[in-house]
Amino acid sequence: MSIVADAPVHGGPGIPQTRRLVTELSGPRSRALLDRKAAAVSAGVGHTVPVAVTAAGGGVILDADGNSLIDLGSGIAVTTLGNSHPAVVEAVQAQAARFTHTCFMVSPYESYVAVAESLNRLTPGDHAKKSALFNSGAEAVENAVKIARKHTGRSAVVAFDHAYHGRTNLTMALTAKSMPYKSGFGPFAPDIYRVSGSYPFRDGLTGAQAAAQAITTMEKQIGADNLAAVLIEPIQGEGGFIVPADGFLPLVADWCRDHGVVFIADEVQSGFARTGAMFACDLLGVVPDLVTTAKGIAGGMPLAAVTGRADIMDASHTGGLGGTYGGNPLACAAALAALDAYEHDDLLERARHLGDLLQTRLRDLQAHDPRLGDVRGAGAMVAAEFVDPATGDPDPALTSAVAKACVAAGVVVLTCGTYGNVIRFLPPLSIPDDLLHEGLDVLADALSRH
Ligand code: PLZ
Repeated sequence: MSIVADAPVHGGPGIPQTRRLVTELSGPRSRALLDRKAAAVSAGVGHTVPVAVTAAGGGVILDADGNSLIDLGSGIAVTTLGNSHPAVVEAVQAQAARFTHTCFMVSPYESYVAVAESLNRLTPGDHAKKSALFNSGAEAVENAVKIARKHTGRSAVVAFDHAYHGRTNLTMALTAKSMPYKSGFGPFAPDIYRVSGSYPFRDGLTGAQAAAQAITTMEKQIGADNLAAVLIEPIQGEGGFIVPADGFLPLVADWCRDHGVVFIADEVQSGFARTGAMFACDLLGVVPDLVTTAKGIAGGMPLAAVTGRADIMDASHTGGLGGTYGGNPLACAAALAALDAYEHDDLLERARHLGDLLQTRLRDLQAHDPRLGDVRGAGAMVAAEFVDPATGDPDPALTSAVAKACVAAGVVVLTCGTYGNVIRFLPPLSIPDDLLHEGLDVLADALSRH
């Protein structure tokens, strides 16, 4: 029996844009699903919001009990355009009726090539570029490393403190945080080196100082001659929405260029209008050799890409890159619709507007509450870091209590950060302003009660 039998059939922007709780969270239907989940789904797969989703769109998520929640997470930065964006739905439906799969490596089709052409044009830099498509962010990162190693003939890879790059074996090695991502899952891939990045709120370093520190570590502990790639999230996501100090990224990228090291920007979370620019690299003044993308690329369909300098992207022998589903036709159709919307619907401006709203409200709270140690971000990728005001130490207990209170009141917020003391805001760009304000009212109220 399905618990969604009498639930609304359509998501998308037509859903009433209100927060409405008609049961406690979880309501009885959601609880029934979560009981089935506990019995049928691996305990390793967690969830943050204890509901059974039936539809979503604009700035809300509906559950099986008739509750309507404000969405400030976008499914972890995926539904930037809003859930079930009409153009994405139409493109997927039309493609599903034509063909669902051939395997691009067996018999190619136009939409894959068109997505590659768009990515080559939209990603930072006006040099000649090529792309390859995959299914997930982790898979894109794995392939970027493969390509960089093949191109350079070197094997070492640098990743940074607080980095998150995925859950596959290589990307676990590249990810910094042990719990929950790595603990007990080793051994990990070799020849990965961790280097300090730039975390202005905690390290107090200028961009130049942080870059000098990273470069010294790379030169002394690895040696440029051994280094295939430096991999970095231009704005770190899971690690705490850390925006590096000015100049850090360009200096590291320059050093890479001078030493034949491939500079890979992981824009899986920060890409596609999220930061108020098409890519965070555009904002931070850096042109990467390779860029990995996923999440927002296809309006919720699973798709990922590596895009970069044509000579580097062509380093692999034919047949060296691929995968059964990479660049699946439904995902490519969705991506073409999504990329068109990013380019033509003033979404960069919308992300900046929502970012201003978020930062203004959060700074207002910060002015009266010293536990809000730092408010930071770019565009609609904003975070608040919670600390013990006496010591500056991270306060994960407060963070988790406030986030849980928000969810219980019908506002989906996500936490992040190495120390678990950051609440991040990733609203869909389709959220109405008043709903975002209401979500922040709920946060302010939760904070005042903890
Ligand atoms: N690189 C920068 O943010 C995914 C993961 C959440 P996949 N981030 C959300 C979780 O707990 O699994 C991410 C990212 C950056 C790579 C990835 C990996 O992308 O599509 O999840 O594989």
